[in-house]
Amino acid sequence: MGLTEEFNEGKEWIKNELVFTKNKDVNFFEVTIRVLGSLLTNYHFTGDDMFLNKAKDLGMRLMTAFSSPSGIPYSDVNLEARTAHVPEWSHYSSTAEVSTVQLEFRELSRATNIPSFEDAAALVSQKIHQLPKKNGLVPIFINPNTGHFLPHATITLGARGDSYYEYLLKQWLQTGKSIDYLRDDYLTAIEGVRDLLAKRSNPKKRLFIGELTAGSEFNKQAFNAKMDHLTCFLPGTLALGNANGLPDWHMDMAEDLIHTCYLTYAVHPTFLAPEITHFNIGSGSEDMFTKMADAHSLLRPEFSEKPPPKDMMESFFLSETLKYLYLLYIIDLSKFVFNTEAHPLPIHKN
Ligand code: DMJ
Repeated sequence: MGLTEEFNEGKEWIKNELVFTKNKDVNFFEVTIRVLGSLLTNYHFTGDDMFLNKAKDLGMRLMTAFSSPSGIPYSDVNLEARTAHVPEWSHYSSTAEVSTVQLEFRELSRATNIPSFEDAAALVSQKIHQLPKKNGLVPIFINPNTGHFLPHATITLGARGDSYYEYLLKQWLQTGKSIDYLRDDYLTAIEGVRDLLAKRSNPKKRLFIGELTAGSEFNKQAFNAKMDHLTCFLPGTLALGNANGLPDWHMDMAEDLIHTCYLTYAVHPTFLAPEITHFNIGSGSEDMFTKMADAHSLLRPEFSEKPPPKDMMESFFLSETLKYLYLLYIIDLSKFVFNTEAHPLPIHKN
């Protein structure tokens, strides 16, 4: 984009000001996808070792998250004290969070020639691969002490579930399509989505991806006709898989679903989609409706739109929403894979 001056300013800030010695808990996943991912991409695009040294320092501090009995990472890490723990409100980590750090840790290993980063993160994927699932679909909570899912927890392609599916496909691509179980688990999961979660609303038969809401031993998980904005990552993921030889019906589903995602914006006078959309599978006259509590837009990147007035901005608005719009036209997707925060990482032979 020719923003050389701005880039140099940012680089100087990273070099002189960015330190990881704050005695404060941070979220392991968010720091990995946003900070570690961006340092690695900057290293690859500039060849400047400063970025790699920062990434290595951060990576070594983040590694403490894997120190649980099962190797499934804790959600919170203190980067200075190098301690890690579960969130205050739970004994569990989010499934999407523990399964969405593998692109970054693998790339850190490949760039530094230190295998332990990749080994720790890949072990998490291997352990999840071995756990029982429902048609390839995963509950949204996992216990770092036992290594097991929370029984009967919600199954969703929205919050806490989404990028588990994204990283199955992208890890397979990152490693030159050499790890079969990642592709196979992805294919099984997409069949599970089709068979258990994909439904059509009334009266206009819009395709949407619903959820199986948490149940109990005696009370089965129930279908909930609700779709998070986050779920609109799926059409792009399905298209990426199809472009890499996965079934054509994935692309049909992608086209159908992206139209519904578009409508979640287009049906509103503001042309902004809510955080959550509910679908009518009964006899009402409107296909979609929004509850008051969900009637806000966070400027998420899964679909792009304009900012409403609020004195707060998520880093994903610049780092993903706007960036995807630009980069999708200039990055060769046969050479790079985007991490879940829009940082392109190189695809390897294996
Ligand atoms: C992003 O920070 C990442 O894509 C994450 O995996 C889930 N979605 C948010 C933005 O919506």
